[in-house]
Amino acid sequence: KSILKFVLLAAATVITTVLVFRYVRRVEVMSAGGDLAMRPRGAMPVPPDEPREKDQHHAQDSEKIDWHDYAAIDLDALRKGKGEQGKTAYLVPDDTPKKEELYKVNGFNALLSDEISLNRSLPDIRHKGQTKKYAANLPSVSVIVPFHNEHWSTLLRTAVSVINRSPSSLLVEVILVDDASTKEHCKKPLDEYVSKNLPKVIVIHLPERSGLIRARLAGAKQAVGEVLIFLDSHTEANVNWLPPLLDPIAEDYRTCVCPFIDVIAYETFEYRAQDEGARGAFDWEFFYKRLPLLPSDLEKPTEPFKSPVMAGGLFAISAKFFWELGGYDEGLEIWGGEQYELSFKIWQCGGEMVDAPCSRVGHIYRKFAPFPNPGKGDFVGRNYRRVAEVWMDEYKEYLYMRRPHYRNIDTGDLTEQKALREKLQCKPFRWFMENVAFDLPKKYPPIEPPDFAHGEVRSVVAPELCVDTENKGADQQFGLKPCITDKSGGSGDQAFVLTWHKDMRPKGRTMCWDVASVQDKAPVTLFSCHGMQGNQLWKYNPEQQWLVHGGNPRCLDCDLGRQTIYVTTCDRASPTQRWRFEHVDMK
Ligand code: UD2
Ligand code: MN
Repeated sequence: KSILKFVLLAAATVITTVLVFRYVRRVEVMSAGGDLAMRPRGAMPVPPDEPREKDQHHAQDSEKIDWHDYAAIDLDALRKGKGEQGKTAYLVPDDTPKKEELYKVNGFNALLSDEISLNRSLPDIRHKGQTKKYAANLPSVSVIVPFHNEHWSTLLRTAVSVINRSPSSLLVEVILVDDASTKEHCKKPLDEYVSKNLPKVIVIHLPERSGLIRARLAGAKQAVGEVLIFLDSHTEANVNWLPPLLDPIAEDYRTCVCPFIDVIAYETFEYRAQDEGARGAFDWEFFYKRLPLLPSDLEKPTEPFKSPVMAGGLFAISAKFFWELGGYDEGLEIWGGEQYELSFKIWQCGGEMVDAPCSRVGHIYRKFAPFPNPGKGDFVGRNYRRVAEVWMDEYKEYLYMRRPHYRNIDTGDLTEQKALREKLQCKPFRWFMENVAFDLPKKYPPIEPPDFAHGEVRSVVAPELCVDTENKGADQQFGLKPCITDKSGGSGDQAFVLTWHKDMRPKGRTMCWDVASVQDKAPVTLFSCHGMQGNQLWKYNPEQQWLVHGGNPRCLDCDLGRQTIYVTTCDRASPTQRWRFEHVDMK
């Protein structure tokens, strides 16, 4: 009997200890106010992690486990309040000078952020169904967060979300790299707050503005984790975000893994998915773009899929591979281009890059960039040229065709980068384009095909009105106005291009004519061009003088009295369906 008692007691002690440890691992913060009144709710110190053996993980070690922290998930589910569960939040009142002031320097609603808890709960928006398991032995992690003048509560929420939603046995440290911020709260108050409240968080202050690339490098040089994870300073790690990032790396240290980047709305802090996932790419002006998933990716929606380039801010890479690749090019300044440099290097020099749909991290996409140029001239152009010169071979010409002045930008010394490419025997850019980004040229042709037609679109029926968008915006309907070229009064926007994408754009804009309704006399509205045809597909038939919409063809028609346009069944006898396109370049 007494043996049974002893066993029960021992079991109870173990269970209690485990529960207490689980609980105190979380950093609990009362409010997210911009002051220093925040303190951890748990009074107990956070227990130190068990020491890790350096090479604890081996590829052959195939045991897989469920890494979810169900105690933490249950606690999160109970949370109520502003912005909790990632719900839309508001300021009351909403139009204060304080809000305006903070908006201006951040590009998002920072005052609202201050009213949302630092450890707010987020919705679990991953695919429903089976619980995925990951290797029991995963590598240790250092999270590196560069920041320049980041707002107090968004910066801290980044760190708190990482600590609270990472298995503490994996997380070694969170390194906040202050890129010479000038805001007072980024200095001593931050150091004090962090050392008092946030175990595992370290702040490094750079003596001068170095840009996000060298700030990341500074953090990486200090990091001791086997895997480096980079995050922007206004992000929130979601439930079980870490294991899916590490599992592919445990299998092959030359795989770099990106989480799905969710959207934290800049105005309301609502947390939502961006889309169902896509492969990272670029156009030939080096704007970041996305390519559709491949059929094989769609078959397994929760499995990591290959992606040509990363968005830039959020990814995991083994420290070993990162340094084999020479880290980032230290010559890259401030912001921009580093995502291409690292992505090209990874692919061309023997690695692989995947997106993991089950790892989700929210990011505040700003409404506008609040930073003034730190007196470095066209640093983005310079960065792009450095990357193009070292990695893109003959393909660099496609960038220069669109930005001829790049040819004259002084890149500085590239000897080291070229030597690295030589030393690692990296593959040519052509290999990358043909094997990894093979479908990019179809969507973003290096040399753009000519457009089909351009100029005004004029009804042939007197009084010969012209289509006019009047510079309207998304979702707005537009119609007819007297033609500007007749000098008869029309004042709006009457020049259109029927582009090689087969969409109709007001000249110089990336808004497209869009018909969403299948009803008769469906209205035409403006919508952001998606280049995927569908609702935005148009053809011009010069014989009939028809502007034909959609795969299920209907013709542009008008009501001249009301000066409205719409699409309807094509009718050879109808004069109101006939339009003169000013210049027809191609049938
Ligand atoms: C995107 C990336 C970003 C980076 C950038 C191109 C995502 C979600 N974001 O822009 O990570 O790849 O493209 O370079 O993929 N920062 C500094 N010093 C500076 C400027 C910025 O430390 O001089 C920090 C900044 O506080 C932030 C990070 O660098 O944490 C990225 O800057 P951003 O948020 O302005 O860039 P973003 O998201 O527009
Ligand atoms: Mn960002």
